[in-house]
Amino acid sequence: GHRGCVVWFTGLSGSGKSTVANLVEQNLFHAGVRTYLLDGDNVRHGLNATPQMLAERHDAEFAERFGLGFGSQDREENIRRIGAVAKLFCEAGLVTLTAFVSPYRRDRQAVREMLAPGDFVEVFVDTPLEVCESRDPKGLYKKARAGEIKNFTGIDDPYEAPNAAELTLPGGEGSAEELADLVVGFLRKQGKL
Ligand code: GGZ
Repeated sequence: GHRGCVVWFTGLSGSGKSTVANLVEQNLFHAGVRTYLLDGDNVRHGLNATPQMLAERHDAEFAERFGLGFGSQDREENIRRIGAVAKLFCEAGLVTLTAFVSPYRRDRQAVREMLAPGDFVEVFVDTPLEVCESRDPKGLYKKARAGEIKNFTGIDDPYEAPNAAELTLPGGEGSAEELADLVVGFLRKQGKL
């Protein structure tokens, strides 16, 4: 069918969400399926700027009012907006991939309820914290352990694993390509492509 859907990746920083989502997108492109990928680069750095980013162009009060950081309310609003944008792309008929930590079950559930039944495919990238921390591609875990970053998911902020994700990927095992193949295979089997 040509109906859109939202493939919602959730998992810790460094779990591989973006890498796998990018590979899924490449794979679907070659299969002629139209996709759109929402991730930190186009949302956190674009639509939902951080207070620090806004502070460069505005006063501190403006930046605090309109920027989104990593407190629980900021994350809630980040995920709500991403859900709303994903819904638009989904309604435009695209297989919409999102790659955000989205650590709170309630916030992911709210996105699920925003969408038509069956349009939300939750993919839990289940990579152990030890593995994510050993990868530490941006050195953020190191900073979080040192107390230089507060409210870091998995360190001093919770990650609420899904209870009933449509698909759980064994993030610590196998290559990113293998994990991407699992996602594409699942989407095919479910008639989403
Ligand atoms: C978690 C943080 C934090 C804190 C900055 N907690 O590996 P990354 O760098 O690229 O992924 C993380 C990203 C999380 O942004 P999201 O929009 O996905 O988060 S949420 O869904 O919770 O709103 C990490 C970086 O930003 N980062 N500070 N405190 N991740």
